Formats: sequence, C-alpha cells, structure tokens
Amino acid sequence: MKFTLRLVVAIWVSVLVVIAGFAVLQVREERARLVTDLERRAVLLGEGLKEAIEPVVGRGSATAVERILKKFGRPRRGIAVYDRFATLLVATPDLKPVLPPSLPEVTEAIGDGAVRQRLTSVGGRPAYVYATPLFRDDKPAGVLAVVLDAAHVDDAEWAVGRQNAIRFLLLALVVSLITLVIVRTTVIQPMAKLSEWTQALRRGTPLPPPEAPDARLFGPLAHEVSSLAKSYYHAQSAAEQEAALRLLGDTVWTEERLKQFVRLRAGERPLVVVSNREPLSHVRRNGRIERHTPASGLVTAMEPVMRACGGVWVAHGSGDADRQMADARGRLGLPEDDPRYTLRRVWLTPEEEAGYYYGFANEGLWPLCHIVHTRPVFRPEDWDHYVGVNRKFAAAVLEEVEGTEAPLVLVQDYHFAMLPGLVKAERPDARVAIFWHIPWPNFEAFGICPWQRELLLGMLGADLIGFHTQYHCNNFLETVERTIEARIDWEHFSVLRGEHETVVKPFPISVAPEFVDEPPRTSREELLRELGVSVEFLGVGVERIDYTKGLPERFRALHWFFERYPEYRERVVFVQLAAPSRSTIPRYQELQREVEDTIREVNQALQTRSWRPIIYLNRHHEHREIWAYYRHADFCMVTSLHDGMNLVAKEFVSVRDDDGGVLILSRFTGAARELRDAVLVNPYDIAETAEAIRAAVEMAPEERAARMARMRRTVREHNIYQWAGLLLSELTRIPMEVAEAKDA
Ligand code: ADQ
Repeated sequence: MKFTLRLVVAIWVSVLVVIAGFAVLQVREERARLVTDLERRAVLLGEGLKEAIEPVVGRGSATAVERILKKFGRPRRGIAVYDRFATLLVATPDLKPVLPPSLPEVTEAIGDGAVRQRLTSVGGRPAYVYATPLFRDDKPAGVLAVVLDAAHVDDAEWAVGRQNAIRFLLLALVVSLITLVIVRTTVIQPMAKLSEWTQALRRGTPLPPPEAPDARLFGPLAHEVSSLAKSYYHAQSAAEQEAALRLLGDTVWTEERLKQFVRLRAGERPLVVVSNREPLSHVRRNGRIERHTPASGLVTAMEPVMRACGGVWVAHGSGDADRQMADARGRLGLPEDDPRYTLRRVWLTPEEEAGYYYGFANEGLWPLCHIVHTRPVFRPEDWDHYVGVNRKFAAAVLEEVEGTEAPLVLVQDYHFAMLPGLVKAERPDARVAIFWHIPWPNFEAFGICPWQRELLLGMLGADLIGFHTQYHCNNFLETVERTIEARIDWEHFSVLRGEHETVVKPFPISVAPEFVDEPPRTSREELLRELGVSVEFLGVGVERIDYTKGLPERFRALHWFFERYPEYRERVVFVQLAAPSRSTIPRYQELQREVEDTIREVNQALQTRSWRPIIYLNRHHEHREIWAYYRHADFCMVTSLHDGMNLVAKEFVSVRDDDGGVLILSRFTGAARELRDAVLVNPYDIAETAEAIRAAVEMAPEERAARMARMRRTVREHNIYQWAGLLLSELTRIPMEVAEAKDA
C-alpha cells in the first residue's frame, strides 16, 4: 500500500476510534438523562394517581377508575390498573390494545408490594413502565401501572450516532486533506527533488544539492545521501580517468593512483601530516559560523593529498569557532560532507601564536630564507615560544600515532623545524619527513640566525628533508656542512650523524589537475560585466599580500608599460586579487599601505573618465571565484622577488584548457625552473617586466597556444599527486636503504 494511503487509513481509523469512544459516552449520558426524566415523570404521575385511585379501587368501582384514567391518560402516556391477582381492570384506550396479558413489573409489584419501574418494551415499542402497588386497609388491592412512551430514547441515541458519523466524516476529510498537503510539501516533493538530484549525479551531471525544507527531518538524510552520491561520483570519475589514461598508455599520477600507491607502500601504517595552517577554519560572522579555506600554497597542495590518502592532519585551530566545531580532542572529519581524513586541531594561546607564528616563524625565518631585503627579527622570547609550540605539536602527533607501528609523519614547513627531532626521540620507528616550502638561503645568509644549530639539529631528526629545488638542497647541505658536525654524502645527498641518516632531496610541489571540482563556468563577458569594465586585454595577479611577492614592483612595471605604450591605455586592465596576510606584523601593515599607495598613484596618474588601469580586490577569494580570473585573463603576472615554488603560476596554467593566456613569471620562483615557456622576468627590472606585458598582449595566438600547451603538459604530468607519491615513496624506502648501508 502506498505510504500516503497507509497514512490516510491510519488517520481515519484513529479518528473513528476517538469519535466512536466519545459517541458511546455521549449516548450513555443522553440515555441516562432521558431515563431519569421518564422516571421522574412516571413517579410524579404514578404517585399522584395512586392517591386518587387507591380509594376507588378499594371500592371496586371500575367506572370511577375509568373516569380518572380518562382524565389523566394522554397520547404516549398510558395508565393501567390491575386487581390484586394481576388481572387488568382498566387501561387508557391507547394502551389497552398493546398491553400484553401480563406485565412482569405488575406481577413483581404484587409479589412483594414494592414499586417496580424500568425501561422495557410494551407492544413492541420502547416504554417506561412504573408499577406501584395499591393498598386498602394496608392490604394489597391491586397495581397502578404508568406506561410512558420511550421511543424518543432510541431516537435520541440514533441522533447522537448520526451527528458523530457526520463529525467523523468531516474531521477525517479535513485531517486527511491537511495531511496530504503536508506530506506532499514536506516529504514527497523534497524526496522527489532529492532523487532527481541523486539521479543527475549518477548520470554524471552534478547539481547543487536541493534545499531540504525541514532540516530536522531531512537534514541528516540529505547529508548522508549527498555524501554517498559525492563519493560515488568521485569514484566513478576516478575510474573513468584511470581507464582513459590506461588507454593512452599515460603514466600521469591521479588521486586514485596515489591512493593505491600509498595503500601498497604504506599498508596499515598511519599517515600524519603536520602544518601550522589548517585546511579549514570555522569563524563567527554576524552570528553565523562560516567556513574558510586559507589562502595558502601549502593548504592548496596538501588538501588533495589528504583526500587521496586519508590519515590525520594536525594543525593550529585558528578560527574563533574552531573549538565549537570539533570534538573534545579537537578532531573533526574533512571534508565535512564526505569525510576522508581527520583534522586534529591544536590550541595555542595568543602569546604562543604571537611568539611562535608571527614572531619567530614570520618575522625571523621567513625573511631569513627569502632574501628580499627585509631584515629578520630574532627575539629570544619568540624562540622560546617556537620551541614550546613545536613540543605541543609533537605531543599531539605522538598521541595520534600511539599504538601504531612505523607511522609516516609528514611535517610541513618552517614553523616546525624542531618537530622531526622531537618526534623521532620518542618514536624511532616513525618515518619522519619535513618539507620546507620556502627557499633555503646560502650558509652565510642562514648564519645570522642565533639558533641555526638547534634548527638544523631539529630538522636532521627527520629521515627525509624535501625542498622544491636541487639548488635549495645544495644550500641546505652546505649550511649543515659548515655549521654542525656531520658527514655529508654528496653522492646520495644525505647527512650522516652517528647512526642516523637524513636524505635531502628536491620534490617540486605542484597543484591538483583540477583547480576546483566543478568550475563555475562564468563567461569572460560576465566577468568583465561584474568588474564594470569593457577592455580588450585583462591581466590578473593573485596573491597573499606579502613582501616576497613583488606587488609594488609589479604595479610600477604596469605604470611603465602604460607610459611607454600609451596605445594600450583604456585597452588593458589589470585585476589584483590580494588576500590580507599576517596583518599584525608591522612590516606587513607597511606593505599593505605601500601596495595601496602605489596602486593609487598609478591609477591617479593614468585613469580616464571610463578607465582605471588597476582594479584592486583586497580580500580573500574562494578558489571558485579565482577560477574565472585565471580562465579569462590574457596574462597572469607572478613577480615574486623570491619564492620557493609559487603555485599561482601553476594554477593559472592548470585552468587554461583553452591553451590561452600568457604567464609572466619571475625568474626567482621555483616554478620558473619548470615553466620554461612563461615569459620570464627579473621583477626588480621594471622595464623588463613592462616589456613582458607588451610581449604578452602582442603574442601571436599560435605561439601563445604552443607555449601554454607545453606548460599544461608539464603541470599535468608533474602534479601534486606525483609530488606526494615521490615523497612518500622515498620515505617508505628509507629503512631498507639504511639497513642495506649498515650491512654493507
Ligand atoms: P605561498 O607563499 O602561500 O606558499 P603560493 O605558492 O603562491 O604562495 O600559493 C598561494 C595560494 O593561495 C594559491 O593556492 C592561491 O590560489 C591562494 N591565494 C592567493 N591569493 C589569494 C586570494 N586573494 N584569495 C584566496 N586565495 C588566494 C608557500 C611558498 C610557495 C610554495 C607554496 C607551496 O611560499 O613558494 O609554492 O608554499 O609549497
């Protein structure tokens, strides 16, 4: 039976039971009331008559009795008088023909000399009989019977029944209609939408999940179905991708391939990733909790790896609603709608964050490693916090790997130089790698750090140290050689200290093949309309506001370009997407002002009534928003003064499935070593960068397409899954190599 029919039948039965119950009570009450009324009337009449009839019956005067009865008899009210042998003497005319030969009430009243009364039937009609004995000289002389018509008692019962039947029908109808409407709007329609949506997903046309009108009813179900559908869609597209690659004989790394590889290589060994930045933070805005993906190259790179491999990601819980959104141990599954790995949040005090993150890491190590003429600041109290926080994170990692064997620990970046040593000291069986996402300077430059030895020893606790380029590896090995006592194996690029060997290798980081899962497909016209411009050429820059990214230099180069080539005024617009970063540090505040001033200067010098050369969008953008800029820009500028790799360059290339767009790329980025088809520039050279802009807008379409196609192949082949695969492959191989080395 259909759900709705079952529901309606259930409602009808319930209404019937309730109304029938009430009807029975009502009938009983009505009957009792009417019977009491009959009784009262019968008593009044019977006792009144008795007084008049008793003396007459005693005299045996039937005529006198008849006369009295005539006077009191009425239609529907019969009176009969019996002698002491229960033989009818006289009865009112209406009653006489229907009276039975004997009335039980009369016989009983004669038998015991007491009044008898009850509702019964006389002559086939309901009647109330009241029989009262008559006496003469205290001796039984006969019986007076009053017979009241009681047909109305039955009629009243029927009327109550009829009323309740109508009430039942009306109520059942109204309730059924309301139920049908509610079921339709809150169950059937949302279910239909949900099933349409799941079908669409199954067919491979992903749509946003439908709104569930009653979140309490459908929220959990919609959530589960959507997670299931997403996993299914994901698995399906991974399988299709794999099949296509197999057909092409292609060896490109995919998420699926990385997953299988890790399963094969690592088996049951758990994977723990540690970074300062968390992949998702929960923040309170206007009374609501919002989700933020940080503008961070590290997060962009590691997130797809964690989705593929699973495991635990230990990171600083920096959002003000982070605690509320995690369990008591600071854990939660991510992605929230389809959890594939666990985020373990570590809580820091504001003092710890100020000392370790803003202080030692970002005012000390960041400028130390990026030689961009910002003087590093080393404060002893910051160093203490740095060591303290490294210990705190080490404790979290150790807790996560408790009870496991030979876990794999991937430490990320310059925030955790001490962590490998701390973890290895407690868990020598763990395989620990640290990947340094920023450049490593030459040993003289590094030598100004007061805690250079401690940092190196902490890092050398790792089994594997990764940088983006061989050049950074060489700088690191040279720094070790000149700073601490250790043997450098230049042939295998490793450091030997006592029994422990640390391999140092380049792993050029990259991006996932898909910049976003489902690109928004905003058209160029829509994007330009949104920006309120109509120009021939669109340039774009996407950065955190950081002094290493060469933002003022870029804007000066644009100024130079428009000065030198005025024919491009009003034909080129440059959009700068700039996410605020580390804004509590004075140098960053200063930079923010410098960026704004430079843009204002350039715009004021050049702008016309209908054109502004630089549009500055100073906020965090989601990757889906950035997609449209990458996809429709005629050129993208990456002018870092020094950058470990730079993912913006690779993201831009990965999005250009039209083989369009020109990449202007600083030679001082790690990416410049791989993306040789970019227009390479020295960002300090304003004139050269301006020429690069001209080259970009004037480049012949064939050359542009050929360059982009080659860069796309590079980014596709050397993607983030390959990066993670090679890194993990190296890490899982290390114990065997060490054992072999010892045996030999
Ligand atoms: P970052 O210095 O953070 O990374 P980068 O590699 O360019 O720099 O990555 C920046 C990331 O942030 C990109 O994914 C980009 O899309 C995103 N982003 C930039 N501006 C944004 C904005 N306005 N809104 C939102 N998102 C924005 C460090 C090193 C790099 C190295 C990476 C990875 O400094 O050299 O490439 O780690 O190892």
